[in-house]
Amino acid sequence: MADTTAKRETDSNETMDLSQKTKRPKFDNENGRGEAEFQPNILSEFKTIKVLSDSAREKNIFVHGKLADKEAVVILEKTPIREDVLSELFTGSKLKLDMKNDIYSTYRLQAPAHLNEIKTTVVCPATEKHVKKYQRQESSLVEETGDDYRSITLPYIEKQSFSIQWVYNILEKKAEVDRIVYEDPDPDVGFLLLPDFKWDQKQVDDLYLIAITMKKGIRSLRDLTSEHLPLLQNIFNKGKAEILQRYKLPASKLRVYLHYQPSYYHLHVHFTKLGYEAPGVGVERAHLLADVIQNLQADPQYYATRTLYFPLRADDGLLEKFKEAGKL
Ligand code: M7G
Repeated sequence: MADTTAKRETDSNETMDLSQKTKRPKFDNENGRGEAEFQPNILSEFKTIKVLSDSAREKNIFVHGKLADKEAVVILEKTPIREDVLSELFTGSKLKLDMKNDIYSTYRLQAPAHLNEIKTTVVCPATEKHVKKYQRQESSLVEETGDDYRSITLPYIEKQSFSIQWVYNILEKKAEVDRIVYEDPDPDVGFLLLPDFKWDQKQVDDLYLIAITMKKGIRSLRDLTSEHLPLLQNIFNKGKAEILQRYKLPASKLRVYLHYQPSYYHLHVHFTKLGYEAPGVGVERAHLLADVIQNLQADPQYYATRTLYFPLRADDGLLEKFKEAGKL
């Protein structure tokens, strides 16, 4: 990770993505990066407080704990098995037999260490909001009119939202510089395209990139008017073109969308591979960029005025505000 010192000074929500330090054989050459090096294992000091959530199907676990006396969230995730490592996996592993019955047998395969890596994300120091974000929770669907946004949501997010220092670090080239996939530096319609930290970049099956606008101050979908159409079209067109060129995925294989509500209130667009069920792709949260563009073309104030629907988790302070206002 680039410039952690600068981040530590400015950002109480420092985020470390250890996956940057793992090997990425597939795209290393394209980005001109060398082999990742081993780092001191900071996690040997990690003290678990609570498992926030886990999933046998997704093969991940979200853990709240302490790292050097600071609150931390650690996310461990087994990554997909890639076709290009199969022959090494078959020839270089050890097998333990679990059971054999007629033509059926099951084994435990012990793969070589480098084929058995776990994608690891560390948030430290984590705020209470991070801990809540990763905790499994019931959700309720909220109906937000344009007036509700201005009287309930906006005052709340102005006080309570996650720090966007990590976004500024990217825009100011203080972090993730070597991960930038495409840059349009125009101050009005420009953006940076880079891998979302949920993607380990080892296979395109779960491709996940984010485009972050150069322009500051556009918080979310709600702030968009027809004046932002050149920005949105620019992100859409150049983002798709870059992904086609670099990852050989045509636009017909992409899901390009914004979240409402987002977690981070600096406008960004998600690019994921169609068919990959990334967290937050449901209709109650994801808004296709193509639809956003058309809606703004039809009505310049569409997103300032329309009622928007989104889920809020039971312990989200914003849900409390909607309840207090008698909206739920
Ligand atoms: P969002 O819709 O604001 O929130 O999207 P969500 O996390 O609830 O979906 C922000 C996106 O930025 C998410 O897809 C995150 O995985 C991604 N992201 C968050 N952080 C802190 C980082 C980071 O430090 N680097 C990168 N590359 N992506 C991040």
